[in-house]
Amino acid sequence: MDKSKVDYSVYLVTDSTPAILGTKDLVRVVEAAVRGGVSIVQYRDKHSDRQTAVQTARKLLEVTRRFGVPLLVNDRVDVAVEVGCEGVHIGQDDMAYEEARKLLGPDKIIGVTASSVDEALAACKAGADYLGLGTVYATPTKKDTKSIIGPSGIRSILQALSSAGHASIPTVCIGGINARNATAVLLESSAAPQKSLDGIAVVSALVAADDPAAAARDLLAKVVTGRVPDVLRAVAEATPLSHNMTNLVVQNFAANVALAVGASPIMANYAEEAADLAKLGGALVINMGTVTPDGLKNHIQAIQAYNAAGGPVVLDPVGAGATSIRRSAVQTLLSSGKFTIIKGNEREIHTISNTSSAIVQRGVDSSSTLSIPQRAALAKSVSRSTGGGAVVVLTGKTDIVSDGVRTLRIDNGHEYLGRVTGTGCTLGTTLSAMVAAFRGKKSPLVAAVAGLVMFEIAAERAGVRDDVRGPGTFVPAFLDELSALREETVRGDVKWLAGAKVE
Ligand code: 3NM
Ligand code: MG
Repeated sequence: MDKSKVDYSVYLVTDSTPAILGTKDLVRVVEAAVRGGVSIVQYRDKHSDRQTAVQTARKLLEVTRRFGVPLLVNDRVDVAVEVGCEGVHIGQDDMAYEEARKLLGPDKIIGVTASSVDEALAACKAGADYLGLGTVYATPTKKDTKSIIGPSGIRSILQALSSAGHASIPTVCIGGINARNATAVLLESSAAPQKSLDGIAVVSALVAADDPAAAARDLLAKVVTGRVPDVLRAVAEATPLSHNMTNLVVQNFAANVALAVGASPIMANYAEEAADLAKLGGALVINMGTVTPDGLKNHIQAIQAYNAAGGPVVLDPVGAGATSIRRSAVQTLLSSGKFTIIKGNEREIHTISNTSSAIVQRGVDSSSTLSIPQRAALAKSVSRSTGGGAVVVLTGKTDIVSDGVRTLRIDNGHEYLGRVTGTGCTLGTTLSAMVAAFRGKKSPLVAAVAGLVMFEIAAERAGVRDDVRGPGTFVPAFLDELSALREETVRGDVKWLAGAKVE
């Protein structure tokens, strides 16, 4: 496992004591929680003898490997070495970092707990791969915690890390975090724009839950919501290039949306330019809305140029099911390279899924025939079928975002989005800006949700404006609201996020 690619969004710390685990089986709890959205697991067991700890760690490792998430062991470095898991987490009173590193080697993950600026800076200097910051709130789970520092204490540490040149070290916070306070803790502890938390770590919110899978889904939704401002600020800060190879209908609208969300658009359909553009740190949008044989060749060449440069690619298979030419074009594109995001309506995503064509697409319009759980299953299976783990964004009244393991629903938006041409295409452009700017954070799922939430809340705000009387007046108001959301967020005013409906 490449430790630079770890997603710290929802970090599960286990507890095997009856007070928290109850009579449940720990391995099953962890499996359910990982299925629900946990992105990293720490086996923390202060009481079991060594043999039991090794046995349990082995069973947990079997589960976490199946889902591709890292397993760390708390404190007991020897157990981590014996089972060969991805690393350890050490507290201030545990083995020294240097000693742990000697035993584990350079490739394993070592996380360190820090409760103060000094501890955090020392851990960074020593070489820690991430920090666990706390204790946020007093918690019955760990009664011997030293200092309760709250979100403001976390913010001071984040600020100090950033000032000392450690802005890129991943951080999570711990202590009394649950689905009710997770979004607020992320927002309040953020030392924006310099540094925010990458996720939250919990014990009882998952281990004590009756339904750990549902609890993990809930936490994931709240964490992703709390990270939306980070994504938007990253875009504002980077002004990433959004390289659009898009259709004739939406060039101007897409370029204006790119500007409004904080990206720098270039509408360049000639693939010979792609190798140069791919080096600029932006993302490519492939929109097959007006597909031609020449266009298809250009698309393939550009996808390969961005893949070679490690740049994100968003695929928008407009009208994919409408004609046999488009059905074959989309398969050609899919087999020509890797995609970071595949965005489409139900029919387009259904076409990609290659399953029996129960849905026949007319034109390029969108309409929905599947239930929400069916749509979620479709998005998940298409994400899995892409091998490279593309995030699938299935748009509709309720949007679905899935990375093949974690699947979220977004219930924002306005009916005018469906009455103006090109809104779907400009969403693709928006998503490209988000993944380009947030790529260092290794979470295209978070970036995709952020893009959707911004886009759809801007539409809601535009849709209710007095000066908006229909789809015509909606378009300029929508551009204004996108731009206003960006400005508010950069200023630190994120009240608008209270309207986000992420589940
Ligand atoms: N470490 P819960 S607090 C394991 O402050 C642990 O370092 C802490 O449990 C620290 O999510 C804690 O149930 C327990 O509140 C957190
Ligand atoms: Mg410890």
